Amino acid sequence: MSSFLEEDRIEGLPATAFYIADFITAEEEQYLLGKIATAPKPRWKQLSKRRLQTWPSDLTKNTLLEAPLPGWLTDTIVSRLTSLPISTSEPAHIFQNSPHHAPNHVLINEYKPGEGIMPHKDGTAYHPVVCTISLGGSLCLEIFESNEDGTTELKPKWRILQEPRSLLITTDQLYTDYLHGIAETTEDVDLGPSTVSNWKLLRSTTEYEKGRYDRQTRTSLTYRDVIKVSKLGNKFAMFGKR
Ligand SMILES: O=C(O)CCC(=O)C(=O)O
Repeated sequence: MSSFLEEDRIEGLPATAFYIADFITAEEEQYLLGKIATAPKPRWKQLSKRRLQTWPSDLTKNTLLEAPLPGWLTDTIVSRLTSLPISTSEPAHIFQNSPHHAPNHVLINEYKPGEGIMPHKDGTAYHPVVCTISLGGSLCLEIFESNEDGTTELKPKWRILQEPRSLLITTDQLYTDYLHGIAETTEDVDLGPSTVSNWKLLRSTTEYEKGRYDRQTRTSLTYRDVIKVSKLGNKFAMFGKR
């Protein structure tokens, strides 16, 4: 792994995205998949085109009820994230300027072949940094521009190929000004150095030599810092009751 995030910056994208192949090991990937699979059934929310676990809990009015993340989601991963300096001139880590200096919330999305997520922005509940770890399979995250009238361009402007065990970090204007989504398809096509922004940073391109990839089940862990956190004593304020 590089010593600075800057070495893994994805070029040609609006500021800023970093991609680190093999951020976690194959053993860590299996451990995380096992923990996700054995989480209590009610943890899963079945949506029309994916299923979702939210840790430690859903937000209410953009606020998180204070609770620690489980150790299996934080051990190794959070310390690895917060020990990576951005660059020689900026020794801070990626969550250094976030309100809690570390992620406090994780969404786990599972996409079967053919599933995806509509283009969207992540909004103002979070500090504008998202760290995504991919497990199981590869797929493309698509980045969209908004038109002046607020509608979204139909075609993605850029694509980021996320391999299993990789880490993708999106921040700055890429977080605030652009939309991201995952196409509901069973294969990602037209893959190559001119169509995939992080091609040079991939662990291996041999799997995509024919320019296409059959989707497998892919699980993502998205780590974020929720800005507003309410202590248990303030629960009633949070739910708008007295
Ligand atoms: O699964 C992913 O990589 C993207 C998830 C996503 O867009 C989100 O949680 O807002």
